[in-house]
Amino acid sequence: MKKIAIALLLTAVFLTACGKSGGSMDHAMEGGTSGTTESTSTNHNEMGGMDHKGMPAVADKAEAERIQAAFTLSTDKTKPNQDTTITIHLKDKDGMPIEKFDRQHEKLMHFIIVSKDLSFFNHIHPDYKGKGEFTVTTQFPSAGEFELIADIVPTGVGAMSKKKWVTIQGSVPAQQAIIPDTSLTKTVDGKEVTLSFDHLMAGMELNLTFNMKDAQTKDPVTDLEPFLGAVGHVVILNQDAGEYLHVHPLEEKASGPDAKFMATFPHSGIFKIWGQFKQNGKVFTVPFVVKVP
Ligand SMILES: [Cu+2]
Repeated sequence: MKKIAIALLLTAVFLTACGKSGGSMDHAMEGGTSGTTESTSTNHNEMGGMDHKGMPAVADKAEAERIQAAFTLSTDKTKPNQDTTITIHLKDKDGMPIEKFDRQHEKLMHFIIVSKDLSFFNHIHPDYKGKGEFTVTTQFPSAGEFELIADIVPTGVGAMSKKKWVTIQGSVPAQQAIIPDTSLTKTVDGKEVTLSFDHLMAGMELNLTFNMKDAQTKDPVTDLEPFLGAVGHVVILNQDAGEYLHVHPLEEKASGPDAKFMATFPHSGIFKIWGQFKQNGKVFTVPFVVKVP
């Protein structure tokens, strides 16, 4: 009888830990301000130190929340199309800097900037200045709200992402609707890219395959070059940019025509996926919007 009670208790703890998707969902509601809060997200499907293809394991939620990120823009009245330096300070709860980070896909930090309607996407790499401080200089394309996402692996803690919404001054352009694509074939920079899934459903690991052909000749693309140490880099956000998914390449050394990745959609809903690949020394980005049943 006692054993059953313990088992039930453990099950309850496990469900509590995994049933929520980080603090990230709540955060989306704060999108209307340039507040100072940040949120943390970890992919709970990978708790327990599981490690795919040498990728760093995802930090558990409590550990990730002990690490705080402060995002500062060089001016508090940032305008579109102006150089802005973004500084990211990583500290623990006592204010001590987090100093050591593991490289993930060749970089100590991957930094994503998206507009609220997800029409703008930028993936850049801040420089590490030491003592937990990263900086990067970039521009925002328009006024409005943008989410900043810093993807890091503090040594000994695991992979996590830290986010913050910022507001860029000026008149805000009309928002684009985020509508699921009716066709998962897109032509970008002379490549015809088709995205497919082994099964598209929420809450389980699935494979994403990007198949690439020359848009004119329809010949398979076989000369993809490594981008950030793998066949490509994939970023997935949910519709309100509140959730940032971790995506792992399945065959790092591939060069086309297929580039395969693995991810878990935490729940059903609309998600935007950006695949980034490199050919002839040039990176190209292919966006898709999918509805996960
Ligand atoms: Cu990156």
